[in-house]
Amino acid sequence: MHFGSRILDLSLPHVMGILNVTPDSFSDGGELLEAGRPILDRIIDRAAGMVAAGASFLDIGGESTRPGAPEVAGAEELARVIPVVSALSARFDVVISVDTSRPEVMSEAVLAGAGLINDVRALTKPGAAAAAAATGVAVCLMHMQGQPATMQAAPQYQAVVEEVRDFLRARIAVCLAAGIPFDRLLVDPGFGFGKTLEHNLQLLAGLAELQVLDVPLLIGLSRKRMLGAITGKPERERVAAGVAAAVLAMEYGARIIRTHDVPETVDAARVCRAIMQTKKATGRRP
Ligand code: 8Y7
Repeated sequence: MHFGSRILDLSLPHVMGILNVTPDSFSDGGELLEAGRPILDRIIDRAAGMVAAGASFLDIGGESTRPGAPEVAGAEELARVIPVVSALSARFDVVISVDTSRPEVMSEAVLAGAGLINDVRALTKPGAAAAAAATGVAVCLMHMQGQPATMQAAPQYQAVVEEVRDFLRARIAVCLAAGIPFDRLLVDPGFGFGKTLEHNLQLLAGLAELQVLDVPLLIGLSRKRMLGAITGKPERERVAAGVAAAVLAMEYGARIIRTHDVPETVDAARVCRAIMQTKKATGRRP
């Protein structure tokens, strides 16, 4: 699959490392910003560790979407994200992904070297689909019910897997109409975005059903609250739980795993890849 100037084989799973350039993010907020500006040395160090560990993508975000997070101004988001995208795309041979919903951030980030737009709002902001189409890079469409400020208040579904699938199918159609080619699209069920524990469990158990959309699946489960609910552990002790969830997701068809814990997740992806290749070579069912 093409991600700007870079090409990756998504027939096997890959790992995306998370770099939050925000004051308040879930899990790693505040470490990479000082007086509202990115601390580039520290970010480059962190990115180098992820690349050396085997990440194929680095996801750069300047807006916190944790439940209840305040909105950030557009100029502030640009000031956080663009210098980081420039610095990392110049230094590392990986795909730089920009985690944004704003059209102006999408356009500027791609000019700065981003090869993937990761939008938790699935290009629903006015002008986002047109801006993404104009960049020519790949787009990840994520499902969310509601908005970050209120999404965890009372999430409701009749049938969560089917509703998420139908939402993503409809957003794929909007993208095609806006001029984004089918082979530039990825989808993500959005674990934790307007979902109860039960909804998240049903989505992971039913993840394989999203393969009917025929586009690669990206998932993010690392350190999320559902892992805390299952294990009873705080964020920093959810690494093994996240790796277990990632392995299940890869088995159900996920091709990109978005994670804070890159070395552990890369090891898991390597094991999954080895088994997938062996199944293929020996003619065992996928
Ligand atoms: C996801 C995400 C977040 C996810 C995609 C966190 C930006 C919360 N989660 N993007 N972003 N999928 N595609 O815990 O699950 O990292 S923010």
